[in-house]
Amino acid sequence: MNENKSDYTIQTAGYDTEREGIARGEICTIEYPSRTVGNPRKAMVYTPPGYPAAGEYSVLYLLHGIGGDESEWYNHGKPQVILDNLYANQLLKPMIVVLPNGRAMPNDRAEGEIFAPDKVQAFETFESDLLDDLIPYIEANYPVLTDRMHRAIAGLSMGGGQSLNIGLNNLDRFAWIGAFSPAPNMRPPEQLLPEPQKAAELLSLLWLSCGDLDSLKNVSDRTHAYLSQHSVPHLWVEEHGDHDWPVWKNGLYQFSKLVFS
Ligand code: FER
Repeated sequence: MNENKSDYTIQTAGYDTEREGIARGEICTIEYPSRTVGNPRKAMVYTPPGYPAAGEYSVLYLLHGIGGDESEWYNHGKPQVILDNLYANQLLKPMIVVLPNGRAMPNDRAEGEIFAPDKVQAFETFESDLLDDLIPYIEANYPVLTDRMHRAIAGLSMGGGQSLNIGLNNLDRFAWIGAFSPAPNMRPPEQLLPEPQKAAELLSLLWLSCGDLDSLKNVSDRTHAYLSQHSVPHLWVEEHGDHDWPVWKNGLYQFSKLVFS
């Protein structure tokens, strides 16, 4: 068992394995009305063990990649197992995790040509769907805190790019932002962060991680360089791995331990 807090590439043994005898959260699919897209949209929601306890919860919005949908994390990453285990070890703040569908268009299934321009554009449109439709729905239907200190956004690949694009563009809404292996949809640094000083003051956590074998690592490298040049505090975690689930699950595990603390 290794709980070395300063090495963000190491997990506790069994971190993603269902453990006997611990309390479990629940994960289910919801539907919310989207004025942005014009039809009801699906999302998954994880509520932690003991929910709803007295008191209010923080919310992490956790985004998928270009080949996924709202169930991608659930199907490949076992987020509910990772989070239940962290909760049992008292390493997780009371939080709800929302798994949206980041492809904001009427047919949002990951089918056909997933790189088609209209489908890639839908990952941009998601900013309005999230801010104007999904967040208000969550805040009206769950006992959650609604200030920026209790709202986080993170994601893998396409969802990592979205998290930094949306999060850094809306620092009045998000204090905790994470990208795991962000894709080239992430804006170039000067557009992503035109006011680095302001971001440095407002951010509670900016997490950026990528595998050393990832062919998209240049996207992370240039962002890390810009953040460093402009003295924006951030965690840059270069780990051994590819554009794949071990890196993304580690991202969720490490980011979850840090967020809302
Ligand atoms: C690209 C390469 C990869 C791109 C997106 C991706 C929009 C996304 C990968 C993923 O989500 O896994 O050129 O452009």
